[in-house]
Amino acid sequence: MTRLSQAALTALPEGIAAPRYDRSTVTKGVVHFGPGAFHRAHQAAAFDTLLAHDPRWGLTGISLNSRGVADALNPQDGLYTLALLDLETSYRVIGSIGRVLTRDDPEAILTALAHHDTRVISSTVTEKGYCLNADGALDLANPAIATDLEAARADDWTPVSFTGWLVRGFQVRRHAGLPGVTVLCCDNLTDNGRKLEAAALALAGEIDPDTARWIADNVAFPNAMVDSITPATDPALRTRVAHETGLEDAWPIQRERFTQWVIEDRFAGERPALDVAGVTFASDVRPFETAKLRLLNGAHSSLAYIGLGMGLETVADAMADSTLAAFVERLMRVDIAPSVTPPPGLDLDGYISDVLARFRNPAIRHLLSQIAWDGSQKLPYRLLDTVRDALAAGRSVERLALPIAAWLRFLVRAANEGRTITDPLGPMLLARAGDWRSVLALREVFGDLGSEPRFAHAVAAGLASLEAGQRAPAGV
Ligand code: CS2
Repeated sequence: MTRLSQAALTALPEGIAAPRYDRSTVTKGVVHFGPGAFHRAHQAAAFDTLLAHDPRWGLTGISLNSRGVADALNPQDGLYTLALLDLETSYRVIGSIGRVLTRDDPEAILTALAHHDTRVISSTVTEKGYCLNADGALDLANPAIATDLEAARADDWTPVSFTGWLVRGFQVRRHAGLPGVTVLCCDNLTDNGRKLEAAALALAGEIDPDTARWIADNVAFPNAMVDSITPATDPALRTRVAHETGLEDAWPIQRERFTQWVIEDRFAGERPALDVAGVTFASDVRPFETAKLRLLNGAHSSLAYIGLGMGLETVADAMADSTLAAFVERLMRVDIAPSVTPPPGLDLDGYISDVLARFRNPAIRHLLSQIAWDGSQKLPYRLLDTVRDALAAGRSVERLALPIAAWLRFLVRAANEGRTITDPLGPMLLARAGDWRSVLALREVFGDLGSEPRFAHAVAAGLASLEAGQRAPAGV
């Protein structure tokens, strides 16, 4: 079978959408760190739409942790297939990524960061990729950051961390007299732009105060809310795409049809006209972030840990369990919604119904085990901030504590079965799993919440009801 490539585009069957612009005219206005599934399903698709209107917003991808995406896409001239899975499935070949660089190309990475065409540097490096501590500040003791601090003693240093690459790129731009850029964080973190700004300034302040000043004066870090359910690529998708397109694609991507991107209108230079792709620019993104992170991602993590404990595999399976589905709906409407101030025009009840309908999408096979990754990084803003608000308001936290109890049992199962977990704090969590109070004492995850008696009591009750085989706290 012919491999997907620029030349093979002409062989695409009717009905498979191809890039609607001449890729040879595209210039690279965006450098993106972490060109994984979510980036390619969400931001790269939006830029692909924009390129039909403005050829200056092509993407250069940078993978710091593996060669997988580079080895899959570069032989395909950066092309890949996006499957939109819903009642109707459609396929689209995305052309916005020109090439993907890896850690093996440090010079090329620096050239891209310091190129005069580069106006935006964006990132999806997952929560842990920002090396932040429990307070959301740069963790200078983080091994990658400590390595960068050491390496930066030399003028011509090569970073290992994402934030290190930002600072290195800004050093070169400053020395070359190039203008500032916009840094667009596209990960699920509250105040993601501000957190990344503070992290870059903190690191630059340690390494090169002149560049820190330059960043403060010339670089913008807008907040952004990103949303589209994007299950990992599986063999079934590869087979389907080959069948539908007649072309072999080494790494196609799948997502639901729904997609949302809200970006704070705060740019260092020219703002890409992404509104042609349905992107919303807003003066304040925080209400959008809070609603999405607490209601959608909070519910996702709850389904993941409770569902895995019941031996379920996917989100759709979990939603097909009427007791669990009713519990999660009640959690969203009664316990989470009161802590959310909706953005103007958003009806929270309707939003919750839409999210639940997206979870029930039969065309999406979204593994609970994928959502269960990195609990120590995700739970603080997905559920623990909501717990804090509920405690401060004198509301019950009994239901909110159940997914936390389910996470604790998820750790116990992994420890008992001698399995590792995908979590930067994995070894420490598994070592403590046998004593849940010692997990609650981890400030990296729970901050001061672990010593809050009402919370600890609710977690104990949650553990008891799960141990009794209940899927919702007794009588709740
Ligand atoms: C999921 C998210 O894996 C997870 O943790 O909750 O990836 C979720 O699917 C997206 O944030 C939806 O926009």
